[in-house]
Amino acid sequence: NGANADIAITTHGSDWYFAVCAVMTVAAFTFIGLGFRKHRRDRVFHYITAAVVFVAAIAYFTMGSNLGFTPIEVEFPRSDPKVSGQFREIFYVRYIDWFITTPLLLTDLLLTAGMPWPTVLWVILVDEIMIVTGLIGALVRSSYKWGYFVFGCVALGYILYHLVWESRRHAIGLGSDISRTFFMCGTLTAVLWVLYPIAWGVCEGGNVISADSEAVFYGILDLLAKPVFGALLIWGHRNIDPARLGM
Ligand code: RET
Repeated sequence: NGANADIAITTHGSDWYFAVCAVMTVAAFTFIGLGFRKHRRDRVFHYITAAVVFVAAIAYFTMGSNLGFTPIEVEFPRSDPKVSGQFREIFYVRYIDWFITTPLLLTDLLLTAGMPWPTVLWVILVDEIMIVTGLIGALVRSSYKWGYFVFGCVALGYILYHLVWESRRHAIGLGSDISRTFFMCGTLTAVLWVLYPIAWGVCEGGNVISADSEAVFYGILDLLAKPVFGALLIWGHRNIDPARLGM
């Protein structure tokens, strides 16, 4: 353990990852279970949201098992700047998770706002650009990584504009229960999603905080953005007939 401390390898990091994995798994079965109380036709939000937390559970199982990462040489060494050749673990499995789950979360939101499918598709495509540029930036060693980061941030800006302006206005036209649910889940999403690039900037990007702090930062964000978001969304839909959303 002394040796582990010297090279900044955690001995409890995986406990936290497995704890988040457990929460995601329980949430997934809960969302599916709640769906059984509705007619098959009315379960779309249960299925989408359960899929999000199932995928997250597997990603967290992977990280808890200390898999799904690759060492990347850092641009800014954390301990001794004179020592070159320092590496950081980059969990690429996060991006596989996000590539699947962020489009599903956006589908949850845009369907709640009753947006037509071409809009849903378009916002998802922009989201996929955001995730892929983030992954490439994380794997790049040189300062070009910040170029990818900027592309990703522009994509995020466009997505947020859609949520807080286009979709919100559309939801308002569909009645107070729909617009209240959209406002609640959309606001939570807008606030949390802005924090992801900040986490990226101090972890994969600038190597400012340790891998342990990274686990906590992203972990709390993921718990709020997936199970907490999902519970609010499903609760918000309890009295909304999907037919009113054009489904
Ligand atoms: C990256 C880096 C590139 C710039 C931006 C990013 C944004 C990521 C976001 C991720 C959201 C993830 C969620 C996961 C659910 O658990 C890729 C970090 C803007 C917004 C909601």
